[in-house]
Amino acid sequence: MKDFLIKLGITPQNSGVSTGLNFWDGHGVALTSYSPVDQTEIAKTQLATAADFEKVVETAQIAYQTWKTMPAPQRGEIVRQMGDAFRANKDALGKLVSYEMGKSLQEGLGEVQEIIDICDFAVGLSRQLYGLTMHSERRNHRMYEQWHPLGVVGVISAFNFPVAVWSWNAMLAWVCGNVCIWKPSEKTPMTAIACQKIIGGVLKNNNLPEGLSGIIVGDREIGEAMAKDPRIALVSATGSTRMGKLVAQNVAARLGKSLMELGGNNAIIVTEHADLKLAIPAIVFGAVGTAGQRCTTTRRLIVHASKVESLTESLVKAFAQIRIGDPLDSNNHMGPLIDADAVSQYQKSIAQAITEGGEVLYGGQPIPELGTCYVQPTLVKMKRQSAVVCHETFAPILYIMSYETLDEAIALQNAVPQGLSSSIFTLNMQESEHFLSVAGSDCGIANVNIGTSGAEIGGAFGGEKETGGGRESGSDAWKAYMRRQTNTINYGKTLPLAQGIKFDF
Ligand code: UN1
Repeated sequence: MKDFLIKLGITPQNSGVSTGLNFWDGHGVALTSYSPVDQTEIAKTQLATAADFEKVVETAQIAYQTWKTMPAPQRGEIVRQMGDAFRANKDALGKLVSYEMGKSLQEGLGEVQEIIDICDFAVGLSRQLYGLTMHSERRNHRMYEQWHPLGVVGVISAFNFPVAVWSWNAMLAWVCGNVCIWKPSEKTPMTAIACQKIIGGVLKNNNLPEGLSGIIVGDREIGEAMAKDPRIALVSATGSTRMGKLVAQNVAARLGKSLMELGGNNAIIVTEHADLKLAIPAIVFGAVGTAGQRCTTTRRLIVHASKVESLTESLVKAFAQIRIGDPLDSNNHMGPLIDADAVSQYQKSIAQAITEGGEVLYGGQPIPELGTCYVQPTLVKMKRQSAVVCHETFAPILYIMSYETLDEAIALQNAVPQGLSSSIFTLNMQESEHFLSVAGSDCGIANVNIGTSGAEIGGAFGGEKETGGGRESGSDAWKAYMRRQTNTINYGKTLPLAQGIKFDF
């Protein structure tokens, strides 16, 4: 076994069911995790059964009773220790993320850095779970609001950010007083098991109750059980729009709360006033970073007609310089896609783009000599924003289109079902302000002179339309993990009614 696996406590056989302090032997069928890097078996775990799920939920409910009454700053102290534990394991976990998911080592380490950053953010937040005070219309009355935890929070995460997105949810949920149950992607179970082991040490050192942090490696049925279970107050799901719609419908059917962070189809507008020295690296990183498997990946380029030719030429040159190969080799920029299915989706989309009038300017092929899951970064010129362009393909395919007027560019940018991230490259203030105004981008994230990917944890992360509307991570995203209670207190000797009503008896 590789040394980073040993350091993280991953063994050839791993239980995929844990309630924080202990891992239980699940009852389900075996699940083998293979590395997309070289197809070797990393380790085995098993898919949880309905009985495992039941055990995890029950244990979580018991732990909640203790955790919710602990003062929030003390909960913050636990999260601070978790941040330190991730600092101590950053190198090993970053390598595992890179090995199991396929992203470059730098990005694997960057993902662990996001965990550390959200821990810091959550620690500060643990002293800032503010409610408002309001002036009552009644004499001798005080009105204010306070925020209480929800209870058990379910986190369903995707393979592409196998650990960071969980941490955005879990760290905030914990300081808010909730307990968490995590269902990681079946494509990246070892990264999740490693995280659970890292925080398990912190829980143990602090004599915290079993059940604060459950993990359940499971298939669709477990996700469905989470969505349908009224004991799970909030289900936060990251992944495809298809999955999100199923989860959201099941949660809504029981009037539960959901937080959806789904597909993106992010565009960069490059105007005639753009500085291409800024735009080119942003476009290239946005399109090929994580091999095009970020929900914030740049998939569409909408370029002013006057700049299309020179930009295309530069991008073709830049794509040709991308070094593809083993993501753990820090000389490489881009690793493999997650699996063979992703490669076939990539090929299908390129074929469809060609049928829809697209012209492949660079790439378009798998690279079998490197391994099963490697593909070329691909640049496709499109005459119009056809069906394939409106669809999110999780691969490094960048569609380039040209425009004449900024309104036309903004209309194109908004004319897709997704609404996550967007950006404009311009040095013209009127153009950038127009893009950020209500008449501009309809996305949850809108940037000027930086790309669509690489959002910082301090901002609220998420998007509109089919992206699902949820906001995670920074700003006031914590409110999604709490319930608001409005309190009115009468400290007078009479009972005045609101709305001017008199009720004498
Ligand atoms: C995701 O792809 O699910 O902005 C999250 C970014 C990262 C997060 C991406 N900070 O690209």
